[in-house]
Amino acid sequence: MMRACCFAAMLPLLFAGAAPAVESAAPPQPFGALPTDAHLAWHELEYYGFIHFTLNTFTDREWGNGDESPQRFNPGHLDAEQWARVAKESGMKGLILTAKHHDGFCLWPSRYTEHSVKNSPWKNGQGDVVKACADACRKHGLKFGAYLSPWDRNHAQYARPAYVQYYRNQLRELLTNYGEIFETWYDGANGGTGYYGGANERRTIDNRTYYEWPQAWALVRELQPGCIRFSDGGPDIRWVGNERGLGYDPNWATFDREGRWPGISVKESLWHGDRGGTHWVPAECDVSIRPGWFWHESQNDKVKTLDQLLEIYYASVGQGCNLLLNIPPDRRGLFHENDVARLLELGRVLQDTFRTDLARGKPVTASNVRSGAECFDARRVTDGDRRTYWAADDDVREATLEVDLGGKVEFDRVRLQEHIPLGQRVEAFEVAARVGGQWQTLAQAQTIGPRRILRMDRVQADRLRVKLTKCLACPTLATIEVYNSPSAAN
Ligand code: FUL
Repeated sequence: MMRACCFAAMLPLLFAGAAPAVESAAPPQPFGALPTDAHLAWHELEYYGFIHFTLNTFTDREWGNGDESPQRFNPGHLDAEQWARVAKESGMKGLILTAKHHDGFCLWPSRYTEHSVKNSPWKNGQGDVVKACADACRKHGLKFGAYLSPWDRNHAQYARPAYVQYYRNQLRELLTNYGEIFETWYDGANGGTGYYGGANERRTIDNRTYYEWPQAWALVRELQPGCIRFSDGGPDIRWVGNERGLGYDPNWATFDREGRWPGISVKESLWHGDRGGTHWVPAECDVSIRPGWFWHESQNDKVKTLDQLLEIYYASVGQGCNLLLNIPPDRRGLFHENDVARLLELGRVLQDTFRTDLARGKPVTASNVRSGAECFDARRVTDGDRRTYWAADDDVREATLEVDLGGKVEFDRVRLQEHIPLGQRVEAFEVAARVGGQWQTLAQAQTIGPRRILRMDRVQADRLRVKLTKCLACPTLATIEVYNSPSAAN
């Protein structure tokens, strides 16, 4: 497939009568663990929203006990389209809804429990928040995902075999009745105590074996082949190891997945991934726009500032993770005005920042081009197509690419991307710019992977240099992009 791509890229040149391209331009051999097509699509999403909404919204709690009456669930003005509109405008690519949180209350009328919206006054028990949200997402061009808490403080059979079947039945409902689900979320939390059908006791489980995860993962694969499964241990993507939305450097998408499951936290591995790890399990960063995951009146004035959100954006998306930003609807069933204002502000700044790639179409030279071949030429990194890429010869472990910006250009962001379908390779690099005739180092960092956005002081430079100083195998680069943020946002 790669070879075909390469020759396709050569055709216009041959027809234009340019010098014949060098032959034997086979792409590099894939290196290490590789992403699936579902991973590749997921990486492109970059930033999407989390919606924490349940009885907790009405009881002012973060973790419901499981004995709350469904009668308390009554969001008089619920409008999932407002969620989707605001999410879309703020640059998000999808929404993940807490279909069921730890209290066991279901936002859809599950046929396996009475503890759901069907016994609430909302829409006289005829409503379905999962459907409303899934429909709104589709209408507004967003992906839709679901959080289904394994820990269930309401269910009488929790910690016994019958609950495992119940959980799987619910997964099946969610994955068959609501169209495409791009991601499912399995939280590892388990505090032991709960209502459990009136038992009001502590129940402990072995979180490695109790839920029979391999069977659950297989069911998801069967029902939704493209669905990405999140947990502390994958299998498709991993928790980043903090709830502050911050990624790390180095950030390997590769991960030693054996012996990991929801609820186990091997922090170093979650933070950084595992260099040379066995599977492609990239990190997702989750954080709430407020201190809590659920809406609390007392936190209406504690919505994160634009600066805080930008810090989070560059620490997560900027370091190759995806960002899952939580916005909790209030008791009306709407995003609160303060959250809306902040999200739209963030969306505007991101749009203004990344509107114009100042390196697009600019000439690039490289210290090495794979077989000297046209299809792997350095100009592939500025051709505006993130699928084409520059590649080096097999024995190369250090390389330099230099972009001629064609005169003085002002910028403060550089976005890089490896050609990850062939694996993650770069483990140290530097970025420098020629400012007033002098080379100035702008950044030194470790991994690039699916994406690296460097946020730096604004410079005026006529050349940009990216030096890959340490690579696990011969390097590839899909893009070098250059941006200038609006002055208030640096
Ligand atoms: C945690 C849960 O216990 C919180 O309530 C929240 O859902 C967060 C995203 O994950 O572990």
